[in-house]
Amino acid sequence: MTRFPPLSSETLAGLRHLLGETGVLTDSVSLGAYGVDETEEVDFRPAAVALPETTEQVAAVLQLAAQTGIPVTPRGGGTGLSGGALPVFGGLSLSLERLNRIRFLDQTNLMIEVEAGLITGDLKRAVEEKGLFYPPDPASHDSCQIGGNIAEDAAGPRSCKYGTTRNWVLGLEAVLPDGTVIRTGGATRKNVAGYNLTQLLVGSEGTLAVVTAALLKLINLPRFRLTLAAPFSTLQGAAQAVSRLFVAGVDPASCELMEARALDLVSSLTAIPEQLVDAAALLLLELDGDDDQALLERAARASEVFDTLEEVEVIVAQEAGDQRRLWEIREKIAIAVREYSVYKEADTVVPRSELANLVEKARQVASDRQLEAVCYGHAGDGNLHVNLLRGDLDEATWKENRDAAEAELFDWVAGVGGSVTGEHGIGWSQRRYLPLVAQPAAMKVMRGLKAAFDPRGILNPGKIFTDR
Ligand code: 2HG
Ligand code: ZN
Repeated sequence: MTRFPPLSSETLAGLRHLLGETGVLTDSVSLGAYGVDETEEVDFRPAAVALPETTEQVAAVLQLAAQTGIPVTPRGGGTGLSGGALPVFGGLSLSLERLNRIRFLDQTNLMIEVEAGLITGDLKRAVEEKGLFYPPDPASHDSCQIGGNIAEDAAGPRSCKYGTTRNWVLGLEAVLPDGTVIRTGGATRKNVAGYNLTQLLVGSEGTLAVVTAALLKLINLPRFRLTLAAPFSTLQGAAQAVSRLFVAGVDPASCELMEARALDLVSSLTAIPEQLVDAAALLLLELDGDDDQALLERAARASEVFDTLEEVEVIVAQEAGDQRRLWEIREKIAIAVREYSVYKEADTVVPRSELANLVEKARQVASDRQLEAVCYGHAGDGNLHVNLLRGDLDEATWKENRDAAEAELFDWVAGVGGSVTGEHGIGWSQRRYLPLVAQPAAMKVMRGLKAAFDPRGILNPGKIFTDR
């Protein structure tokens, strides 16, 4: 494992000189807060937290780190689910929270340039006020930051129709580990000049450069939305319906699946309508567009698809309030699971046709080891969050069984052409699974890229690869 020098009092004084007294935190409450994110059961404290306000300050911090060999871990809103923002070797937590401005909104070219620390929900609301739409909608949109979304290539329900964060990034401003500021991409819809550094940095989990600003693409806000809730009496039926919806051209903006146990857990936090409580599985769809009649026709087509499998009494919500109530069911599941039990989440993604088998496999790997599996997520993308619950197991048995269940599940997922994370990233907690989906030759190219960007290995060490 890599060893790094401790943060000396000279380096700390240098940091204070660059960022001012309030730009560097070393009190234990702050170090504790910046030592965790939303990932289960992990905690790594930094030696100090740096809070730059400008790109120049980010560059100066990285220059100082490069000179002294101090590791730097970039951090957004701290909502990550694979430990990507955790300073596993100590050193500096470099929080982008104070770079949170909208630099410009270009309503002629439908683009916006924002700084990395802007809260994603604030970005979404700012453009929606102008009748524009930035579709990516991670569950944590009110606390996550756009820079973190870019680092992780975050997604959410609407990636089903609109793709993940990367589909909306036209260009980046970023700081390399030696403190050099680079700009990639630009304000054109097409751009094939040279290597696509923009898309290399998206999803690189803060291991190659620190993103400080992004130029994002916008579209017009769809004028109408419909929410459909389809309760199925079998999980197999719901899972099979998913791929059929796309073949039939229903084109949902979102297509989410929740199994009965997820509904059961979330019922302690939000009301479940009478027609849905006994479902073995629930599909929640959003349809959007500019023609309300066409939306109703697509909703009818969805019902026809369901009827090829079983008779389903679909709830169609047209009013915003009714839609919100249905979406709350889905949005609160993660909180409900967290409140119920210690758990470990496997962010599985498979071809849509394998969804039913995925849930079966999740149940089997869990029950073989006295665990409970709760499956829910972005079925339209084949992306299910499989939550393995500890229940009453003692600590040692839980850890052993959890790891074995997860390993068997991911082996199976890789075998059916799936992947070991759909949207939460490899980060720290999933590193051992990356070789299941990246062959040795691909791993070698990835390591070469890391070395080219960060020869001293000071930027977000310990992430993605197991041996750094
Ligand atoms: C979701 O889809 C999020 O709700 C969060 O990706 C999942 O917290 C989780 O495990
Ligand atoms: Zn999710």
